Amino acid sequence: MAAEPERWIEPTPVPSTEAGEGLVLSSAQVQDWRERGFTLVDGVIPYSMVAEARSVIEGLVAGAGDEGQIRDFGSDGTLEFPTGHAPIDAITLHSDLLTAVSQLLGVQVEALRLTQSDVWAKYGHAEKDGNERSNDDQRIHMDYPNHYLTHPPVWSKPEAVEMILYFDDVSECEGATALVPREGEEDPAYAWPYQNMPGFGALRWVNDREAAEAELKQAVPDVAEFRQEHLYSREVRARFRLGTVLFYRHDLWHRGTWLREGRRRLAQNLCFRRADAEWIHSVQPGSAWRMYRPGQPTERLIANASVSQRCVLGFPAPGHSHWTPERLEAVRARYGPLGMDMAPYEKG
Ligand SMILES: O=C(O)CCC(=O)C(=O)O
Ligand SMILES: [Fe+2]
Repeated sequence: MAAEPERWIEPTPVPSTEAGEGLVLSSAQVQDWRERGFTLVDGVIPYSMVAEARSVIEGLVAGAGDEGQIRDFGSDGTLEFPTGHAPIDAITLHSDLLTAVSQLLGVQVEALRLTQSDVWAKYGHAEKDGNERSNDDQRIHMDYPNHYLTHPPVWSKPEAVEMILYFDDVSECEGATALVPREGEEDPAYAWPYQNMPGFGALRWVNDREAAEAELKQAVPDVAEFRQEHLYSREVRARFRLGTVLFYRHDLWHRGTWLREGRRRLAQNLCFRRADAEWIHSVQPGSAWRMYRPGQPTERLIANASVSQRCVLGFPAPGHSHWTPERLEAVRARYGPLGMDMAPYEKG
């Protein structure tokens, strides 16, 4: 792939004079998230709290150069909320964080549900380990396939907010999150449905960028081409420091990039959904992470389950307002190749 010049997005601070009574984000930050798919913000969680949490995390995860580094996503469950460490746990339900999420979704805090909170470390290596599942240099992707049982809604009706809280400075560790801002209704990168990624439909899930793109080029050359032309070439990078929060969405194209050799990056991933969006499931080692395992066991199970069985998992029943024509089309694209019969949902 031809090297693209790096373009950077700078964080903006939370407004010092309150955006409005009881608000945390400015209207420009909210608008950024709603229109482009993300906003990068400093000062949501008090700096002293983030620094204190960081010092606790440091004592719990392997250092750069130590044994026991995890090269996959997450903490193997050890730093999932609640961790039992008060300075870390104070972040997940911090009132300003919840207010920010409620502003983005336009619902009351009481109508939010936590679906993910995990602190994890990522490490910079001299070279790749040859594992196609490695998280070091990710393929560009959306996150919805292991959060959603179905498919995200049309852009203007978001159901969830994802976040990355960074505990380091990108100038020291590198590993900036790369993002593809959505540019309006006609943006070809965001044409409906969102399907041009490994793990969608019958496409195998592969994490490593080079392995994923090589496989797509062989199997579905037009998808590989789309990804080069509309996604990788448009990446911008998030300039984070200690305490910066990236608010983003399940339907934003993005990826994690390579860290500087010998460095470590600490970050926390969080996600809140609307209480009524039951088809966004909690990120847990069972059905959620198994969506990224060889053979796609979760997706195959859903595709072949009965309508009632799917309901029990949180999949919307026939006749539910979830089933707009757009979502019928998108869910058919996702599960049709795995054998799902969409007829019960089409009847309305
Ligand atoms: O590590 C990052 O910066 C992003 C990680 C990511 O996108 C993911 O694991 O889904
Ligand atoms: Fe991601």
